[in-house]
Amino acid sequence: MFLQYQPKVHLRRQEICSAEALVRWQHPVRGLILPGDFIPAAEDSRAIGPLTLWTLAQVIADQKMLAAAGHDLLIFINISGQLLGDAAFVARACQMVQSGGARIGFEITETSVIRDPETAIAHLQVFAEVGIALAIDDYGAGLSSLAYLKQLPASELKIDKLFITQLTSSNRDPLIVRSTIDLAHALDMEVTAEGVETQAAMALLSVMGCDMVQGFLISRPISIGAFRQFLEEDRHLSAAAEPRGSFFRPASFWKSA
Ligand code: G
Ligand code: MN
Repeated sequence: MFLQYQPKVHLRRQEICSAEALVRWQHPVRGLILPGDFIPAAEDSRAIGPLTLWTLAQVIADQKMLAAAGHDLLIFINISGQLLGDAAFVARACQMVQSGGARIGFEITETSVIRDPETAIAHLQVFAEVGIALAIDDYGAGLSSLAYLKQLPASELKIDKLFITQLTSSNRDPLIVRSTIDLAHALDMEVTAEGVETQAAMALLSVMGCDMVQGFLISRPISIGAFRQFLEEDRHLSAAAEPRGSFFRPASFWKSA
């Protein structure tokens, strides 16, 4: 198992504000396996708790290493819904974050809250109280309930890539995305669009008031070493850039899709 990091850019601040850690499994025979293919098995075999605590320990160490190098970013990990019902996991995770002294966030899906809302929301409040940032992941792709949405102590909502990858070639996606951005802002959350692959999608998201973007346009998920180098290069790029309204970063920063 190893981790990759995918940065998020804040559109108005024009800076890399946070990153998401993604777990990958390099299998000796089957090659690279992505979370969608092993997380369900990890949940069934009760390996998900230890796997997530291992991820958390790695991310705390990497966050502190980056902070010491001048890149004090918030780093998110994904938390399975099963663990939101596990009091022992919640206690251990809080203890690690508190004693670790790193800026950490958890991404959770609404679907995971719907299984046992009372316990899940209580545990999310515990996370929030110890200073863990909470983001609602894959918004719009699973089971959504506005009744729960209004109760979640989240500071960020991530719109699923399902609505973003065809944003500029669809009639309905822009309408859904725009109203979701407005809804999240009304609930005092910042909005991230996932799956941003083109300049056109990013420009439209910016006009719609979206706060942050994540996707292949900025970077694919990359190793910690490559991520650190990416941050170093970005520091030089943004220092050299002269503000020219929107998207003042040099064209070389954005990948041409
Ligand atoms: O469920 P979650 O949002 O955590 O999943 C993130 C996954 O989406 C990662 O495995 C990552 O490789 C993939 N991903 C990230 N950015 C993009 C993108 O711009 N386009 C597409 N198609 N997939 C992406
Ligand atoms: Mn995620």
